[in-house]
Amino acid sequence: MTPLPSAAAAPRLLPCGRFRLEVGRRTLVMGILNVTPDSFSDGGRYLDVEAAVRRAHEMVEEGADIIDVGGESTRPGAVPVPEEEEKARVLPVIAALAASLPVPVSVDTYKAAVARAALAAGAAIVNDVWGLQRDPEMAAAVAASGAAVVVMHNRPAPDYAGDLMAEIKAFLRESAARARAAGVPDDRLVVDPGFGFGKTPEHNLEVTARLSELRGLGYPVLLGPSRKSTIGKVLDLPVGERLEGTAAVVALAAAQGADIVRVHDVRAMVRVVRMTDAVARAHGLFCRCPGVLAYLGLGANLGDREANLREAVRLLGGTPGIEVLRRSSVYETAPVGVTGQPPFLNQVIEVRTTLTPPDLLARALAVEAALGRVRRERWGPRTIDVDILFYGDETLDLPGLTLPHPRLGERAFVLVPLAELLPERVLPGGERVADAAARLGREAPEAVVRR
Ligand code: HH2
Repeated sequence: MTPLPSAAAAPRLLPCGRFRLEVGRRTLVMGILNVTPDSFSDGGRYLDVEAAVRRAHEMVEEGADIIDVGGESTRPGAVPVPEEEEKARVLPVIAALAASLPVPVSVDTYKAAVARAALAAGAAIVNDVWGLQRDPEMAAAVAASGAAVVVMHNRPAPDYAGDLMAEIKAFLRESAARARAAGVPDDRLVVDPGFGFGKTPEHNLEVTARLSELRGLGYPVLLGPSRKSTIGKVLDLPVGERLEGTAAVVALAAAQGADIVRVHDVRAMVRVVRMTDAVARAHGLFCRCPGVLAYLGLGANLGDREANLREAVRLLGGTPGIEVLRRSSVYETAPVGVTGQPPFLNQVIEVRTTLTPPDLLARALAVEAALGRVRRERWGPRTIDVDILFYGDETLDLPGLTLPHPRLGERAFVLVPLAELLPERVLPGGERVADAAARLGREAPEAVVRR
């Protein structure tokens, strides 16, 4: 039997212009280059092109994986910059960096015209602090290029009615929907909860503590806490003395599986993330974050079917970031679709996972492959089939992964075992799992191994 690879999160490639950034193996560092007179911490320092280019090269030598160039301060009370002025600030710097840096350059702007010009000058990432929701042209500007996009949560005032993270996630889902509608492929998106934007210091601390929850959206996660006022408030320190406070937040983010941190102090923060990764990624620390309850449907109709189910559960449970909590009874069911094949054994398991939905899917496929599944025909026989039925409350529509499972409500062989574990859960059509299982009752399968 092929052993499974042991990494908790499968590394993925983030295509951005001519670059492919590998996310998921280590925490990437985005170095901040503000070509502004008034940014809250480095305003005025890199206004001339030569000084800016010098600083960017220095940050790359210090270990930066991306350089983020901004021409308008977003700090509260900053003077808005006309488009032409913003372009005049960033374009010469971006052009010089795109031609000379070995890493992608990103442009920090929420204006489509600035983004378009920056992409033409060689930027490979658009970093939009309004998550494609301020300038209606922005999503199309990104789609027309091969760039990646960081969509950040933001709002004018910290007026949250309900759960903070739920509202942030709803905003980011809307950003992702706008990106998709405009034709930006899903694998080019990065999400950011917007530390310091439309949030009180207390909100920023909560976002930091609950950062791992964003992984459920299925996109790489970025956090930008560098030298921000929340750190100043907690430590009662001015902007020039927030290095250690930033380091603490960066370490907490990396320990929860953040993929990218946006920072000013690249040399120091590269050390912080390398050290944190050596503990957290290498030893599955962020796999011990609270995690999400997910439900997986298993089916087998070849070989020793019961042994296959048992082995699949064992392999899934042996994955860092997946803990098997409960199993349903095992049911023997007639095959659906292709007839004339042996009957199935089906089971549903409840897991707690810190893997993102795509990583959980990758793991399910790896388990299928390890148990010798050969995909020939859609409904054909298989040693094992592992489907994600629910992943927390997420609704997702990524290539190859729709959640909740789109055919859940039609299948007695899934609903009956699922109803043992999750009778009250409501299906996308509005029906309770237990009611749907009872509705399909006539074809209800028999339990062969009771729990
Ligand atoms: N923070 C700032 C600017 N851009 N982009 C993302 N994706 N996430 C952030 O948290 C973020 C951002 C603000 O920081 P800074 O650039 O240092 O200051 P200013 O806006 O004053 O230029």
